[in-house]
Amino acid sequence: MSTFWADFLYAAANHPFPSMPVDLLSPFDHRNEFIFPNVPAAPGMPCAGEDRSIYRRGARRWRKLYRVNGHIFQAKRFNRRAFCAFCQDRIWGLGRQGFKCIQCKLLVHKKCHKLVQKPCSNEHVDPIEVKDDANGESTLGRASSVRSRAEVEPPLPETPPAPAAAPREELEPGAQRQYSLDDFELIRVIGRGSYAKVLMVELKRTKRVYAMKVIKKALVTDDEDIDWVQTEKHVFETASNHPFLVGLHSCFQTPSRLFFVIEFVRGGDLMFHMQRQRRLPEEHARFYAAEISLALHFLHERGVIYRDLKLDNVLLDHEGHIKLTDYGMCKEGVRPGDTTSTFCGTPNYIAPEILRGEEYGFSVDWWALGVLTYEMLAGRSPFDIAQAADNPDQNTEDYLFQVILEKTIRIPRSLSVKAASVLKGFLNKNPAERLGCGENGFLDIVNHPFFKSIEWEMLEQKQVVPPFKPRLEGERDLANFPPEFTDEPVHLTPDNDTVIADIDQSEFEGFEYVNPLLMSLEDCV
Ligand code: C58
Repeated sequence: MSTFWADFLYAAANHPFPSMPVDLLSPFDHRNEFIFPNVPAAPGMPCAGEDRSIYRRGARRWRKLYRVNGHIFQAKRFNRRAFCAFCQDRIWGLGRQGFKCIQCKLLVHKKCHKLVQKPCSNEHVDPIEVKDDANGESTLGRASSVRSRAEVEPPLPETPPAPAAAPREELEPGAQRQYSLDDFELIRVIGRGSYAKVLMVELKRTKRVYAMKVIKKALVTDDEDIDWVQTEKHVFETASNHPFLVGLHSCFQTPSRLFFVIEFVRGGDLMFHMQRQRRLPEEHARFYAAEISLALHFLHERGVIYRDLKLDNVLLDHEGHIKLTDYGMCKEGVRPGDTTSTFCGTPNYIAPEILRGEEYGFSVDWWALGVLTYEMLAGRSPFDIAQAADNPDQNTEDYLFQVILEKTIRIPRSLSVKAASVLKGFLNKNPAERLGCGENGFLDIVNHPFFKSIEWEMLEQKQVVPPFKPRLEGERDLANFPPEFTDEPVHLTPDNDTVIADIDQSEFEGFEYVNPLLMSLEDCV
């Protein structure tokens, strides 16, 4: 294993979907990293040797674990009352103020975790590889008895915590009704990731179509904590105010699952579009890159790092404007200059600073935009290695990461000087020197020669006519949908009682949400 992994456990080993890479340590076939290995027989047909699944390799998170006295702690934010098993004080505050042992569920303050003396009561010998935290050795401290989980987490207060999403007061009287699975007809599967399955659904009452992101609760609680579900909801709230970000219709849950009902964007994604185009004219790539920049800048200004920019997450609406989807990898609450360190993202788009294990900030999104813009302009990933196909050593994720870290990126000579310059700007391996990451921040992007013809204000108002209009027959036209899901059954598997018994439902209290704006729109129909 290469050194940059030192403090990380590959925690994503429990992949729910067989089509996703299961073992992050095992080499996988890297040969079709080319987006377009050759020209298809007819538009829309796969290329010879093309493996569609590789295009949609999902984003993952690697979680940092801290081992003390047999405990394996993970940072956690508590959305309800919790007490430290070491000092017995309440675990307060914002951010990941507490640590929870993933085996015995012991809760402690971050500041107290190294002082815990009681060994883990539930240390099972799973063959997982956990590297000790660099300063994770137990230091001597005041002895303290450790309480059981039941004591550590007292019953919930009478008043449930306020829902994380928009204030309910804004709802009209009578508009407060919640949605449930019965309100929707499931039409088909349109996407899946490591943590979620996404369906196209119809709200029966209005016949309107939505995208529905379905997450199994067991996955949230298994090796992760609820943090990212809350973050996703917060980001949806923020995003609902921007033309280039998908908005939320509603949230609800069943005993086994969480549901995000998302406004439906009809024109497919950039990956699908690129598979038909080979590569885009500079004018088109410029338009998409500029709209994406505005969306990213909007999120950054609100303290959110998107962390999962890739062709699959850039959707096209019926006019051809972009909308970013999937906020499941977002990091929120980041102020200018702040950094974070979670190892996450989609391999081909992961910035060098993440791979080096450094603290990072908004810079990782501008790197990913560089990778994506390169893909649009060149028709292949900047990290493709032509000869890798025949060499098994070069078909591994580790090798890809080494290439991202070390290889000088070659820009096709066919590109203009300005395009080459913007790519070199975004793909600078040093985040301090990267385009968009300097003192002038976003302004350096706005003023870059590549974007000279962009009228940014007009663009943000959707006043610029997109270069390409997706062909759409009706609202339900499936022509722009990825073909790999056509045969997939659309139903959800029935709940399994033993799985549900292990879920702590209190973690999901207050998840329900109805977007008041979309509700009133619906009532107009
Ligand atoms: C699109 N890449 S969130 C299919 N996948 C997704 N589509 C949408 N949201 C999400 N309107 C996804 C995925 C997410 C997390 C797990 C991985 C997949 C979406 C949201 C709103 C439409 C789609 C391709 C596609 C786009 C449009 C229609 C059909 C397929």
